Amino acid sequence: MKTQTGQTIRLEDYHPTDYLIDTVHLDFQLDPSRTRVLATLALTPRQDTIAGTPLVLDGDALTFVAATLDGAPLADDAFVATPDSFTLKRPPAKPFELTIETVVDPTGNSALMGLFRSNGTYCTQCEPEGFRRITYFLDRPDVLAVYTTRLEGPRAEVPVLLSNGNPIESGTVGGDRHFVVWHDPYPKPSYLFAAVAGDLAHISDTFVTASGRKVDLRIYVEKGKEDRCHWAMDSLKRSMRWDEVRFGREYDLDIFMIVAVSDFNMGAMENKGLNIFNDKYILADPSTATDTDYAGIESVIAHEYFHNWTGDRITCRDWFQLCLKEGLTVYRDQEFTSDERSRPVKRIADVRTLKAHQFPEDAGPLAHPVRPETYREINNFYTATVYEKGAEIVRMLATRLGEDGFRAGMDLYFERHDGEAATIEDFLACFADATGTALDDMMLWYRQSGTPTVTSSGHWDPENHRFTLTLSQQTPPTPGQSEKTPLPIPIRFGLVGPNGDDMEIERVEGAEVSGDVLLLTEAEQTIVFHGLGARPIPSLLRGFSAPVRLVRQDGRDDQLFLLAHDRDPFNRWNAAQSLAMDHLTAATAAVRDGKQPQADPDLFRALQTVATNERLEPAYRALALQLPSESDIFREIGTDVDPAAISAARRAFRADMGAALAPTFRSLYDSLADDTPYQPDPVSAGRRALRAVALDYLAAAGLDSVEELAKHHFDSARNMTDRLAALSTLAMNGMPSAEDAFDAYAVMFKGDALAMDKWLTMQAMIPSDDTLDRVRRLMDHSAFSIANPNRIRALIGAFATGNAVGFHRADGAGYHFLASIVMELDSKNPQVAARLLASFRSWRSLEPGRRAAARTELERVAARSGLSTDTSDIVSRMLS
Ligand code: B3K
Ligand code: ZN
Repeated sequence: MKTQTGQTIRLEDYHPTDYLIDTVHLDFQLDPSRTRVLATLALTPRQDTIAGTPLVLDGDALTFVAATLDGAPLADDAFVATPDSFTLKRPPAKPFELTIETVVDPTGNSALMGLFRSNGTYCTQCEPEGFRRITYFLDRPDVLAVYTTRLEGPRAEVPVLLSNGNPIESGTVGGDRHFVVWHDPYPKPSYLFAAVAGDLAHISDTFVTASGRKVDLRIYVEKGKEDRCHWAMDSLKRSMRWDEVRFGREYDLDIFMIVAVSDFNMGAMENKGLNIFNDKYILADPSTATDTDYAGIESVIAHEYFHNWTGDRITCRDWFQLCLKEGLTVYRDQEFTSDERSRPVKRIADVRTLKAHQFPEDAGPLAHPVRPETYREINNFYTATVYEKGAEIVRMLATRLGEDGFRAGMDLYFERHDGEAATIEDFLACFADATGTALDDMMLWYRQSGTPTVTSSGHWDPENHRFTLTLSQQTPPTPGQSEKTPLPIPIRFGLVGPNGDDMEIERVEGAEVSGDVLLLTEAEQTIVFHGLGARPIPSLLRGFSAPVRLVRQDGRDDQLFLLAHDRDPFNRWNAAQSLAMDHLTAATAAVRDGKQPQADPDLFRALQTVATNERLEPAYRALALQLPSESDIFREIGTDVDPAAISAARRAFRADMGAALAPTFRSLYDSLADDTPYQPDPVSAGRRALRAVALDYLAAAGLDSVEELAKHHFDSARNMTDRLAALSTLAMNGMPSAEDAFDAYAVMFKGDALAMDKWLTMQAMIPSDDTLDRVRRLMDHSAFSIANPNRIRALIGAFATGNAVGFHRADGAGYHFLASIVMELDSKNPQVAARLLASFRSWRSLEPGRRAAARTELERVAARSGLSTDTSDIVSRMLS
């Protein structure tokens, strides 16, 4: 493994390779610890390559065996082979064929990059730089080649042999070995290569494309798990249809395969024609998967499938352009979910995710532009900024151009760049060219990091019937960017009149307005709305039309009015959130001063109105009742933060609200009871969610009978959603029967790794100083394994990111624990280690005592010798 060698790579240094690779033939002789890989590369020097320029191929931890050039063995002085590179010193000045044989150890590959084994199944993960752990290559996304892959192994151990494209040949070798040859006609970069071999079961189905081609669909899993794949298959077919209808994109091979494995560093991977998934995003049945799991599976299946066009057919020129495929594909999967489910509910959920993960990243030492300009370890840039803020930029484009303009730009993008490795500039040019709109200013969103704050204030002039809105924007300094330029910020808006309807506006001065979107482009703008009959209340940033922090200078009454009347459901939800946030920040300050936080009866009443409004969908009502999270409050306070005070203030608010609205919650709980068989559809999921929220508020209030009610909810649950909701209510509210419920759960789901992950997570999140000891004990439980990323995320990841009280223990023990785990894990799986370490990303915002404790731990990690590039990159940015 590479250790601390990571050089800084710069976008400005990009230049194409001297050689092209036209075709690749790979031959795998599978063996648990000595798999032989014979790679035959057809190379061509570019026209402007100086004759004899050395060819330097990337490698990582490879064992070199032999090489030939145009069929003849290479002389010893003609090349240099090390574990991390292969150099052909004087390549021919014409097309040539290079064959290289390497040996790799899939069983010993604990980093889960390259070729590794998961429960005995051979599989690969190549993005971003894993292919070089299989064979020497120009392992970068702008080298597109046609791949033919032959896999050979013992039929009894690996009856299933899969790779990208279509199968073209298969047969027997000797008595007990067999092989399959796959050919992928679409040129692709090495990061999209995949191979799988194992004793797997599968389910199959077919899909007929819009143009009438029949596609064979298969989902491969470990034997015995086939019955849990049907939701994934259903999601796949709906995704395929949606991409045809919404974006005119058809699938392009005869077969589309998904393989689920249980050891995987991420959610899933979009390898051409052969997606490989973390089994968490495939396997579902009502007794082991929650509504959230079902929704997650649907959206990850869609995301990976949509990559077939945005990522595979059009890929990235270099890794700086990662957001070209990720931001765009996240936007596409968000739109899919909005169309399949509820648009307002999906938007609120996405904004919550953005604010919970991206905003803190943008406000701390790891902040980086959506398109970074330097990196040491690209694996550390698969971030909320690249993915989620990247999707927001695409959404802003769609907002500015309207549905037709956006679609025209996308059509041109597919037409112009199909089969190419493109850049963000190429992408934006398609929208500009297709619609005749100047969009150069959008580039700034890709280049500038940090979350802009937009401040608004209004002035009503009754004599002249006009309303003046002053908007200003300011982006705080971020690492490497002390000066900021004003951004183009699309603000969807309405002026809400006294009767709650949007008012007619005669004329607007001071900003470019198109429909209901105004574009803020300057540091400060004064916008005048003429011809209004009464003082309006502005509803700004409807649908969260830009990823900014909006600070309104109007009062609480206006927010209460918008909560009751705004026709934009997002802003009604947002009004509730900001009212609650004002209260929660004040209450946190009170707790720190040793005072009792005050209840807020007006807000309770307003929320009660939402909770009981039968015209609103239950899923929306459930979201409206959820308070800003602890991490939202953390971010809002921003400096000298005491996470324990936040947690106490939030708990007190929930207890007060639960008590004040107990009859409402009780009647919601009773009326939403449902004894029909479980269906994962969004409507029934919404009802379950609202019922669970009601139960949880009753529990927060500490009412006598509630523990019995929660216990009964747990015992009588007929699906995982209800069971886990009850377990959470018991555990998070400190009810004594939680322990019995945990024990009963462990008996029920023993041996089911994904169900046991939920058990680990729930315990890791109990808000108590004692949880750290519990987590330590759980690391010895048979349900945990430090070798499996899902188990690590379930227990340790949940503790570090989902337990403000436990992780931020005042004595620093939570930080010490996490740093120790990171150091232990770093030599085995650096990607997962680095990701865990990023839980410290907001450490500079902590109050002085905890800040010092966090610094001590970060410095302890930094001082460790032999750190991976992944971890050393994170820790050094964190401390700089
Ligand atoms: N493209 C992959 C992510 C690969 C992450 C490598 N560290 C999954 C996705 O975004 O669809
Ligand atoms: Zn993706």
